[in-house]
Order: sequence, then C-alpha cells, then structure tokens
Amino acid sequence: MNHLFLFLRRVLIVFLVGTFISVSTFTGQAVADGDTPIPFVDECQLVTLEYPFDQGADFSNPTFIDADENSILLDATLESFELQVDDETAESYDGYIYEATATELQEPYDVETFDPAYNPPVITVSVPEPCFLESDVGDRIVCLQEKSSIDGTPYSLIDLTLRNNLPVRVQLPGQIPQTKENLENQSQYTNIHYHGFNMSPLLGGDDVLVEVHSNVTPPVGFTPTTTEYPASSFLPGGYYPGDPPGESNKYGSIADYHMGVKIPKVHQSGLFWYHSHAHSLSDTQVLAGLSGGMIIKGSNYYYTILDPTDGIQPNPLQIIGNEPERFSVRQKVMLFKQFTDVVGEGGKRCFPLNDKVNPQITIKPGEVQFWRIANIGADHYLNIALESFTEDGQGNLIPSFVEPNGHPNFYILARDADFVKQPVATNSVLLPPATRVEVLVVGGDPDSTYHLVSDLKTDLAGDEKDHWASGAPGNDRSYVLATVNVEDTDTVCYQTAAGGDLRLGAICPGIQTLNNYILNQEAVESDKLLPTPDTLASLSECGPGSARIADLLKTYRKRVGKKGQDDEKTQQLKNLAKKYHMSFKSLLDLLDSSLCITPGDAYSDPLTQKRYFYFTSGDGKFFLTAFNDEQSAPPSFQGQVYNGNRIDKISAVGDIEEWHLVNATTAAHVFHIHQLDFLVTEVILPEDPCSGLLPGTDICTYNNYRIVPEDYDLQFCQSGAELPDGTSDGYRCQLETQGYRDVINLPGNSITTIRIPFVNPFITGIFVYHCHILNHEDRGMMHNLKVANPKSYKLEDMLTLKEATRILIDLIRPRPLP
Ligand SMILES: [Cu+2]
Repeated sequence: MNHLFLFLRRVLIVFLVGTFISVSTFTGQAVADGDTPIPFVDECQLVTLEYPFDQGADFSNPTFIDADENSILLDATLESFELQVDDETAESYDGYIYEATATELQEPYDVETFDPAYNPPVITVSVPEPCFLESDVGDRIVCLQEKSSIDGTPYSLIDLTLRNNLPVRVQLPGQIPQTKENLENQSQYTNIHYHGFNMSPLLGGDDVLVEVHSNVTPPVGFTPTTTEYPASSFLPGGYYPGDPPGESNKYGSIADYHMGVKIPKVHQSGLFWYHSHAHSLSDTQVLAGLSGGMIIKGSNYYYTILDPTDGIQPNPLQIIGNEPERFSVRQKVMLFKQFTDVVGEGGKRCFPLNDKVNPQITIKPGEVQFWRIANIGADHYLNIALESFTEDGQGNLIPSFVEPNGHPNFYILARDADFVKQPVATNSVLLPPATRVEVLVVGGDPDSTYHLVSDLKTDLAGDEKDHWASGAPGNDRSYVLATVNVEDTDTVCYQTAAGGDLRLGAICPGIQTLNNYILNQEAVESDKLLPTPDTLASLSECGPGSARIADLLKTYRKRVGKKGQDDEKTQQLKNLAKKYHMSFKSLLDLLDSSLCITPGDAYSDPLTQKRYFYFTSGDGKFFLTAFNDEQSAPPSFQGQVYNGNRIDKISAVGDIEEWHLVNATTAAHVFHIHQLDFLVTEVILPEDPCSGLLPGTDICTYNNYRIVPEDYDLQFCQSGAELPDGTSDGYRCQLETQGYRDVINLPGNSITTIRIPFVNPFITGIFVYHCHILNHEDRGMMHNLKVANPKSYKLEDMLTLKEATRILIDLIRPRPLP
C-alpha cells in the first residue's frame, strides 16, 4: 500500500496547490482591504517586515552566464537553496532547481559551478551583427541574406545540456528489475522551453514535446517506507543493464539532453526566460524552482536612447559597473518568481525578487535606469507600481503613485522582449505569469524612499485595469516587493548624444525636458523579420484573386496622367521584380497576399481557417477548442484536453491569421504561443474600461494599450457587444497598435483579437500554444500547432515577403520608395 500512499500524497499536494490558487483571490483581497498596507505575505515563514520596510538586503542583479563564452549545464535536481530575508538572515528551503555549471569554450576550459539558487543564473547570448539598413530595399535583402542564414554563416549559439536528476515520481513496491524501460516509467520527466524565442524546434532546441527522463537510479530493493523522498535514497547516474547501482554513472550520465540552440542574427533582442514545460508536471516543477532568465543582447539597436554612444549621456559622466551588456544607463534585471513550497510543507508562497525579500534598490536623484522585469513564476499575476505611503492623521497609510519629478513611474520600451513603437508612459504594469516588461525609470527626490508594490492575486479578471487611481476602492496593490531608496546626492543631469541639455525640474537646465525626450523616442524596429505592427494592423481579409495592388497602382497612374507611361512606383516595382527574377504579376500577387490576414494562396491548409479559440473549464480540467467560424455560444460539450499526439492546427509559412481568443470562463486565462509573436488589436470586455472618460479630453487605456475611440464625440468603446456568456452587455474596444507580444491576459468573459504573422522563415515544425497559468496548462489547456513551409525552404522567398510588407507601407502611405 505504500506506493499508493505516496502517489495519493503527491496527488493531494497537487490538489492542495490547485485549491490554494483558486481561493487566494479572496485571500489577497481580504488581507489588503484593511487600512494599513500589508508589507508582505508571510506564507513562506519569512520574517514579516514592518513599515518603513527598510530591513531588506541590498538589491543585486542576478548571476549571469555568458553563452558566447561557455557551454552550460543545467542540472535539474532536488536541492536546498536560500531566500535572503535581510543582510544577515537567509531562510533555507527545498525545491527542484537548476544547478548551473559553466565550462569555458576556449582554453583553459575552466569550469565554474554556481551555488544552488531559486533563480538560477541568467543566460546571456549576443546577436553581434544585427542587420539594420535603413535606406535601400535591395541592400536590406542582401544584408539579411548574408547575416541571417543559419547555414553557411555564423549564428549565435547556446550550447546547453539539461540533466534530469529529479527524484522518481512513484516507486513500485518491492524490487524492481532495473531495466531502462522500468526506470523511465518510474521517472519524473522534464524538459526546457526558451520562452519567447522565435526559432524552430527543428533548429536544435526548444522542443517541449521532448521528455528527458530522470537520471536517478533507485537503490536495489528500494521500498518507500516513509512519506518523504530523501535525496540520499536515490543514486546518481542512469542505469545500464549489468551496472551495479551506484556505479552506473561510471560512463557518464545516460539521460542528458544536449541542445545547440542556433539563434539567427535576425532574432530580436530583450529579456526572455526558460522553464520546465513537462506537460502535467510543469506547474509543480516551476513552482518548485525550474525557471530562470535569459537575455539576447542588442536592445540598444532597437532604442538608441540605450546606446552607449548614441544614447543619453549623464553630465558629469557616471561610472557603470560590470553588466552583462553595455548600455548608456545602468540596468537592473529583476526576476520575480512566485515561490511555493511544493517539495517541503506544501502550499506556502511568497514573491522574492532575485531570491531576496524586499531588496533595497538605490538610484540617484534624476538618474535614468533600465529595469528589465519578468514574472517567471507559474500561476500568479503581478501588477507592479511605484507607490509611497502617507499618514492621514488617524494612523491610516494612504498609498499614492510616486510619479518621480512629476512624471509617470515607468516608460515602457519593450513587452515580452518585443519593442513598442514608442515608449509608453504608465504608472503600473500588469504582469501575468510569463510576461516581461522593460522600462526606463527616473530617480525621484534626493533622500526619498518609495516602494515597488503589487497585488498578489492569481486572477485579476475583474479589475486589472492599469488606470487604477491609487488609493481608490479596489486598489489592493499593497504588497511591498522592493524598496527604492533615492540617494542623498546631486541630481544626475543628462545630455543627448549631440550635446543638448535635457531639463529636469529646477536642477537640470535645458530646452527639451528629459520626459519629452524619452517619449519622443521611436523604436528602430519592432521585429527584424515581421511586418511592422502598423502594416500588420492595416491588413484586411481577402481571398484568392485579390487585385488591390494593381488597383492601387492604377490610381497612381491616373495621377501621373500620361498614357503608356509608368509612374515612379510602378517603375520601381518593375525594377524590383526584375532584380529578383519575378514577373511583374507575381510580384503584384505577392504584394496582394501580403495584404491579407487570411491566407489567399494555394499553399494554405483549410485548417488555417479555424480561427476561433474557446477557453472553457469543468470538472477540474481546462479545455481549448478551435473552430472555423464564430460560434453562437461557447461549446456546450466539455471539449478535449491536450493530447500530445494530436495536431490541432496547421499553418503555412506566409500565412497571416487573425485569432479570436474567447474566454468563456469567469476566471482569467493567459494566452501564450511558442516561437511566434502576435499583435493585439481588439478586446470585448464585460466592463467598460473607459467608464466616465471623455474621448478628445481623456486618455483611456487597457493593459497599457491606448484605446482608439470609436467616435470622438461619444465613446471610446462600443457598447452592446456580445460576450461569451451570451449577453450583449460587452464593450468592444479597438487598441492602438503598439508592438508584438508573446503573452496576453484574457480576462474572464472576454474576447481578445490577435494577429499572428507566420512569415518568419526560421519557424516551422510542431510546437504549442496554451494557457500560461501552468496549473491550467497541466490540466489540458494546450494545443499542438504545426507550421509547414510547403512552398520551399528558401530564405529568399520569405525575405521578399518581408520586403513586400515594407513596400506596402510605401504604397499605402503616399511617399516615394527608397
Ligand atoms: Cu488558464
């Protein structure tokens, strides 16, 4: 009966964790509804902090491993690690964590072993020669062809080995014949996902359908007699028939999974992360510790303000210490990871930042810092803000946004490692599990103190609106995650690279304000291969045989007015067709197909028309069901849970699709698609996010997207829209084009519209899309997607398509081709 008991215990833990998550919405609100902000949830048995929360240890960036210089071993294992409570105190917990080892790729091949940590080292890798040519279409194609090819020219490589030393999951009683098959049956498998990477599973890694089995051998005759899994019960090393247990690792581990992850030079830069994606176990494994951060370098190529040479310059010069990549300003990499004690007592949770509770962040007055923030936990939302607290005279602490120097808390440069068109000024950011945001912050008044705070609810469906007035009813964003201490020093002033002074308050003189300078920045690109967000947003549905480009050219020709003579645009297109050995007609056809969000060519599988995705749940399971057309009601049947052997969706390289994500449950879900990025264009919500706001006068936002008013005189969002619950009480809101994403929140009873361009030639193969609340993913809310390239695997075709979208901008907007 022992094995049954163990199994039930495991099930019980999973059940408790699940139950805990579903009720903690209530817990969060109840705690925060009091008059006094609660500094921290004392669920990890960590020391409860008292206002003014100044006991935390100093903030420090995580440890980094440079993948350009090292090969990396991540050993997933049951191990103890520490969460630091203050300078003196650390508390020890058990978890499944990645123990990291880095071996230099060049002589002398030194090996560095990192201490066990809840947040393993952040893996950094360069994209050293990004291809940015502004001027000429032809040059750009050559540049991309020369520098982005996987074969023939250098690419960035992450040489990474995943080793699975996790304990076996369930042990049969008595002596087990130690065959490979038996051990794999008993083992707790794992794998690794490079979250946000845009690269095919066919290119050397990031295949979540892989199951890496445990490398741990139970001792001969092992019979579990306790409810514990003592690590000493298991012997390291895989087993080969004939090996005496314990000596079985003599010839090395048998269950290593080695990846040579090839990153094309055209890959985007930013903050990514990696985590276990072992379906049915991913929630437990990530809660226990199996996730970490990753950085692809080169963000300064997207936003020149970050560039050490072309970006803003402090005056006088400021020394920037040893950082993983060099920017014009100091960077802070902030990894929030919900810790839940699933291996030990079970269920307890807290939200350490880089393994520290309430770390103390220092910034100089007026100093600009680049904060790269990720929620790399399993299930919990963050909605971060900078707040300070004042007393109302009756002992109550009233929170308010800090708004340093009278400007917003954050300037968003990138979301999910994709750059927004222009910096988005905001006081708070919603970070569902798996999301990242990269922001500029500016230091406030000398010698002031304020806090990085968040709600810690699991489900922000009802009130995730980012325009919460601080202190207003419903604002329970009152858990202190970090404290910001502004140094008592002179204010840092900045100049542009050209030497223009940037004004800040009364201290820094200048004509242009720092605030305006930041807000007027523009991203050089949002993505190196995908259409610009504006182009993608402007596309409409069309079928085969569309001839809009030809029509467009006719109107230009009319403008020229001379019969038999081509206008400048037509001539340039003809030249382009000649250069790439295409007929003029096939170029026009290509441009036409580039205008469509639904595939209009013969290569598209009929399944690509299934574009309505219903998120439903029941009986403790979570379902995702795809339809070709909008349904009059959510599917009445339960739907199907994930099946690793079923292909749910097929798309072809070149397709551009519009997906309607229908959340027919009352709880929130979090959509994520592997390898691909998407644009969010519209939401239908059960509540009006712009209630009381006036178009033309006020700005209304949803999830940091500006809502484009339906009618400047009347309303932002159109009322009367049909909701998943069948009522017509919804509000349809158009979102201003911003940038690509790989994660988006789906509030309860809502519909979110996204556009996915399948135009990246490096992305084919089978991968998944799913809810990134991992408890939901484990319980079924995931699909397999197959992307094929039936035309060819030639890069040139796709580059032409990429260029086609660029040409389209010139056709749609009346300005000459370069
Ligand atoms: Cu979900």
